[in-house]
Amino acid sequence: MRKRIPKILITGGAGFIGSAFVRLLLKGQSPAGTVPSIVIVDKLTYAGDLKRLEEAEGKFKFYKTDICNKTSIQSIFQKEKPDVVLHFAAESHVDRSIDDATPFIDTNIKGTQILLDASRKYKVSKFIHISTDEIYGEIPNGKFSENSPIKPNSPYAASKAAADLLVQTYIRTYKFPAIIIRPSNNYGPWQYPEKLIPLSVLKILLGLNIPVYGKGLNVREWLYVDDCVRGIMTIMHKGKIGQIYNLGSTCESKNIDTVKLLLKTLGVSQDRFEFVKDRLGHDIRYSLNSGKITKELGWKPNIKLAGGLKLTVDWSLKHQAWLRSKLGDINKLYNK
Ligand code: NAD
Ligand code: TDX
Repeated sequence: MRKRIPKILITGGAGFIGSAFVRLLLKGQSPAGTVPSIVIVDKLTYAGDLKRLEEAEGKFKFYKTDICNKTSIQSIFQKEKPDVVLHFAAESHVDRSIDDATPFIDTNIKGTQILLDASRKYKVSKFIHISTDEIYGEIPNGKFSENSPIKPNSPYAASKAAADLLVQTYIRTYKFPAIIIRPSNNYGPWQYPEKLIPLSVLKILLGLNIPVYGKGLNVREWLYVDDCVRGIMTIMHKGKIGQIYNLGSTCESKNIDTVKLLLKTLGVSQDRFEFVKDRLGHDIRYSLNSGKITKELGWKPNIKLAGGLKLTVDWSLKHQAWLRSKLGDINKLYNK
């Protein structure tokens, strides 16, 4: 008898990391080797774009749906009966959350609850929740472990912290089969140019300088998106139900150093940046101890920051039209 192909439902699959996950999954790059049947649920907000999935066209089923719409979500689960849910969908940009927290509270908290309830009702066997390192808050020295206290500092981080805690309560209360993943800052192809690295590339393409908040001393741990996706796949196949996994690269860099490395990679002058007004409540440093996934599941990142920026710049130069197509929205966001 032929084995049934597992069905995986991916929320936010038209976003930056979710689409990278779909592309690599379809290339057979999952540790399981088999390609599951894929259902994507995405509202296609400003951040969602099906262009990211053009190479995968015809290989997934797509629902343009808001995860906050309980009736639609329940009927999709009833129809599709997914085995695994991978929850990427979120409002993901800190600066937007400082302007207006409302969609963050709706999508990141209420939307997560609606998915958790549908997953319980239709008995999914695994729910992978994509959280973030930002829920821990900032750490001037040392590293966050999975047991560090949660102390978010932006409305985005608070909404993600609430979602992460909600998943933890479902694990405890209902023995719900979830796993939580907390990745560090991702970068790479198809990232929306509101985030530091693609915004910087776009600015240079436009002949403008890169805006560096404050004095550029804030540190981020940069994880190339394909490494992140491989980490998520590893956890999806080998991770233990009920566990939390940090997912970082160890590639820490001050923003000013990241920007200068990017300028070098782009082959333009080192002075093509300017210091601008700092972000409100700007976290000084994120840093993860990712020893648990490495020791227990054998994952480690392959790509260092210089190599990842080279890959990102090469991709960006070939996809300038896509980056430039987001310019109107970016101007609305930053030129208020
Ligand atoms: P993104 O903003 O690029 O994509 C988010 C996707 O979710 C988009 O396709 C959007 O249309 C969809 N979406 C938003 N609201 C929705 C709703 N109400 N219903 C259905 N779909 C909706 O985000 P990303 O950078 O790909 O991040 C994916 C996940 O990873 C998020 O949960 C984010 O918090 C987390 N994360 C991101 C990073 C990073 O550096 N990008 C780091 C750590 C964790
Ligand atoms: O124009 C800019 N200038 C600048 O100096 C922008 C957009 C950002 N920055 C700084 C702020 C941060 O210190 O660069 C750093 C990175 O900023 P973002 O790209 O906005 O990412 P960050 O705020 O660190 O959050 C990211 O990582 C964790 C993602 O956006 C989140 O979704 C993820 O959870």
